[in-house]
Amino acid sequence: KFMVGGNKRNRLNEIMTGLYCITSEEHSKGRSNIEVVEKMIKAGIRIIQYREKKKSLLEKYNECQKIREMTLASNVTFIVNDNVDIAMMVRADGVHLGQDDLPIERVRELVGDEMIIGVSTHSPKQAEDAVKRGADYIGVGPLYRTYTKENVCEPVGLEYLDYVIKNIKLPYVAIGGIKEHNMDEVLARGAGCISMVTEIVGADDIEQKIGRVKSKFSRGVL
Ligand code: TZP
Ligand code: MG
Repeated sequence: KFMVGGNKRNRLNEIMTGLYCITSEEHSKGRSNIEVVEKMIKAGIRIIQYREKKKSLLEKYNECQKIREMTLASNVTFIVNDNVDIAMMVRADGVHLGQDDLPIERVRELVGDEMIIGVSTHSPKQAEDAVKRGADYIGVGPLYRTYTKENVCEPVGLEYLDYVIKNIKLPYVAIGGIKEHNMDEVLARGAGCISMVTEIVGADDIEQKIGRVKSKFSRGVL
């Protein structure tokens, strides 16, 4: 098994530093999710989330199956957004839930203790709630205005990131409107793990972009 019980927390702490990559084919400038994932892996990314809002379950399942093979071969942690069924069927390392997805504790019953459950949060209350209900890590954002999400949520403000860093003991990933040009501000707040969607998948040269972003994290951690 790739991820084993008691080691899950340690391994997650280690993986969730640096850049957390997320797919989005509609922002990938004509490249497929598979092509983009290939480039992310080449660039040395250690965690990839499959996020795809426009395709059928079958299409998503097929892509996830392929990405599972690619990530296993390169020891990259693989998280599936929204679809608990697909995550289980392809034996992903984890599943990522939003506030409107299935209840965390019910998903836990289904997937077991070894699978990672990540939860998007937008407020201290949601963060505390995710912790109580058994999330393994949380998403924190959107920190800045983002046009990647359909039902655009107002930026939550950097104060929410401060709150999480100070009060929440789980790994977290800062997200939403973060770019190469404003990531210094997020790093300066103390964030150890950042996700950028359009900035990465929409880059002309994805590997080069990841390389530059990587160099901005202290000691080149990625
Ligand atoms: N969750 C909160 S903001 C967001 C998600 C999935 C989208 C972030 O996309 P971008 O392009 O990095 O602003
Ligand atoms: Mg969701």
